Amino acid sequence: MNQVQKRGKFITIEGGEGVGKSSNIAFIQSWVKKNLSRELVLTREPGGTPLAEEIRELFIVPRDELVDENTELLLVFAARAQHIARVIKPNLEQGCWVLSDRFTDATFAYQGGGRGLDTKVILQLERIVQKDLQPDLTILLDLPVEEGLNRASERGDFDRIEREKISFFEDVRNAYLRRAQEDPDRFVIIDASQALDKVQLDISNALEVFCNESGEMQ
Ligand code: Z5A
Repeated sequence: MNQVQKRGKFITIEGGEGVGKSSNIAFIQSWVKKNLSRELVLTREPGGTPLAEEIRELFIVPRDELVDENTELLLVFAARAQHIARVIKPNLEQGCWVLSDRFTDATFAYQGGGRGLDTKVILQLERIVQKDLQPDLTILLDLPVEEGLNRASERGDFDRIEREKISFFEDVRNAYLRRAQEDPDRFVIIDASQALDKVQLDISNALEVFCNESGEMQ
């Protein structure tokens, strides 16, 4: 029988430095494996394809030359266009779930909030590059900036963005929280200052609600 494959769900995980995205992605992967009969594709931004990963390198490597805000903005959208065309859309169309470590909310937070670029310009690029594509669920891990920077500093080796001053990261955090307040149906805010097992309990509750509401639970 020729069954039409249901489109997969597009989930994004967001937050400032050191909030625990990497630590929780493996947890989400095992949750999906246990609870759903769907393949989950893990990916990240900037990056996710060989070309987009090259753009990521250009984007994050510390350099003496001052990087113009618009250069930064266009680099993330160039990587995103490739990522959407080669990874996100094809996998969603095949019925896979896609989990991306950051997506366009990061642009609104870092380039909009952090750099102070005009949100209208970001919206225009979003329309050109994404057309009607939006995440179905966004998990925002929220943590006081200093705590996140302390956690991240244990890794050493700061990239170009991580070298920004604390006020930059405060603006990023506020921009994320504003976006979550403006779109409560899509966002779930998780208190990332809790112990990891409590963070993961909150994430699994959010996934369960999302799956029940979207008819995905087995
Ligand atoms: N960027 C942008 O500017 N515009 C855009 O449009 C996009 C991105 C898409 C690369 O992103 C950079 O790109 C990023 C934004 C910019 N800025 N920087 N830098 P990235 O996602 O690759 O890099 P990141 O934000 O630096 O991620 P991260 O620092 O690796 O953070 P994380 O993955 O959220 O954290 P983690 O590695 O899971 O955890 C950090 C440490 O905390 C680690 O030792 C954990 O064991 C520990 N941890 C985690 N959870 C807990 C709890 N609950 N308690 C205690 N300790 C914990």
